[in-house]
Amino acid sequence: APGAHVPVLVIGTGYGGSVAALRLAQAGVDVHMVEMGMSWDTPGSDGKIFANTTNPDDRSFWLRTRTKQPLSNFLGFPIDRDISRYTGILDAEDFSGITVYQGRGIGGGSLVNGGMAVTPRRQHFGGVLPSVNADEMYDVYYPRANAGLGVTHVDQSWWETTDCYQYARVGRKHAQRSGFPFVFVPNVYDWDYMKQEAAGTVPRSALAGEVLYGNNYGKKSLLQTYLARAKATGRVTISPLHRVTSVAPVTGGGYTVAIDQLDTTGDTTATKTVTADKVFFAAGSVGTSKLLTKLKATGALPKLNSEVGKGWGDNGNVMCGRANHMWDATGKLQSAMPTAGIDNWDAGGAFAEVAPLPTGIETYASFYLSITKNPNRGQFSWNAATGRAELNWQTAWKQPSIDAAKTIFDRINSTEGTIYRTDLFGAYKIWGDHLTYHPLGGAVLNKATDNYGRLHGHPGLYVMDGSLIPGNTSVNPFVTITALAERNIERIVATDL
Ligand code: FAE
Repeated sequence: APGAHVPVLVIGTGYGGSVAALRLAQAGVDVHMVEMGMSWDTPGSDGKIFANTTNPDDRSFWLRTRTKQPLSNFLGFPIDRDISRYTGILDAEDFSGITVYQGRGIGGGSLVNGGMAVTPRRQHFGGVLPSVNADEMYDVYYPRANAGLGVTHVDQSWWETTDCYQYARVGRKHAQRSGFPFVFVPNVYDWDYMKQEAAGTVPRSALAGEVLYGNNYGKKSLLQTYLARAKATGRVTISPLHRVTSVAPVTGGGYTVAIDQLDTTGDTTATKTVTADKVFFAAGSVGTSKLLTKLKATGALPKLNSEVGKGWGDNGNVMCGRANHMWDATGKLQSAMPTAGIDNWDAGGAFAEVAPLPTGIETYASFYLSITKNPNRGQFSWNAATGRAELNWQTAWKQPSIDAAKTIFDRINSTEGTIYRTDLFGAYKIWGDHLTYHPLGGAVLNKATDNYGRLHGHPGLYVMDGSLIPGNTSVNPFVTITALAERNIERIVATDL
């Protein structure tokens, strides 16, 4: 209700927000969560809640009139198509030099991602979060996060024989023949469900190309894990299609939060204000960075320090495909959930996820999303003329990522006598260097905040999401985001309530 008061308001329902809500609620605090995206709980006219990658539709994209698929072309043909503007699930948010893909809806990125749940190798942790005690993370918070997320390994004997991981076995063969370590990585997918998909006894999800635009079955998103537990406490409420636009201090303590209510075309239908004793920014790296940059520049939160908006990175994401020989078919049935990667981090600064290309036909392609040691960092700044927060990233800043990925794929191509695919990102373009799935940073831990996510300058404001991590995690990020949130909220519950 307008003018309502809540003890705690959480902005965003992704990993950081869901961890905060659960732990605060368990400590007896009433929590209200505000989410700009929809509540994905109602089937469309096809009987499914979510669309798949072979047939994206209105549900697939956040407020676009044309799809913007990460792989824009196939066999030389552009594959994007017109759709109607809708508050769909995947936001392809354009900044200068980079498109940042993000999940929109209750559950945030957990709705759209590939479920790869990777804990960084311990010797790399000091480079990821230098101010955090690694022993505590690896003894307590990573295990807690993995348990909370429902992370498990694929049954290897099944993996060795099932058609849907032929692409990954080809990826392993090529990695090993070039001398690279091939590592299995866990996932949040329900493997028993996937086995039944393969056996044809249940409706297909991972085996029907479901990733990017949601999974109808099988994947444990935050809706099945942290958010289910948070709701079961009876202390957590969530408002979907509500976007926070401002947070400002109230004289005498607490904060006023201004919120736009949206309809499914993205238009604002109402503007509301709520007061809260404490506000947790968990709008994701981009969402939190944009909000804080605006609130500092416009004077709503004047005491935020000059680290706000800084230290943003793309986790070194770069994509590429390789064209295999005809005797190395990758299979027309490909599970959309990746299970493995090629680890050349120490020697070449790259960890390459062996990714699916679930087109439904044989492509003779191997596809990879590399996470690389890219030192470039962007910064958000407020453009008063346009009323928007901008990011100063440049496409050329991906060159270190391409160089790192080449340490793996140039060698594999040379061993195998194969070449790069040049048809996946536009004509004659090898590298998908225009995008990231892994935005990180913008409100870096121990810089914009203290060492537990408390924003400097304004007591009672916290950052809980990927914006705390300074640009790179050396692997896929959501387990680290979750574990860091578990660490920080434990301290906040113990000392700040
Ligand atoms: P996030 O999950 O993005 O949640 C933020 C939430 O805040 C979203 O629901 C927003 O809609 C909402 N929001 C933003 N602004 C506002 C506002 N002003 N008012 C109200 N609500 C707002 O943040 N990571 C992995 O570890 N493994 C993978 O396999 C993997 N695959 C991926 C595949 C794709 C296609 C994508 C896009 C990402 C993938 N990721 C993967 C990245 C992972 O999903 C991402 O790092 C986390 O979701 C980030 O978590 P946060 O809590 O920071």
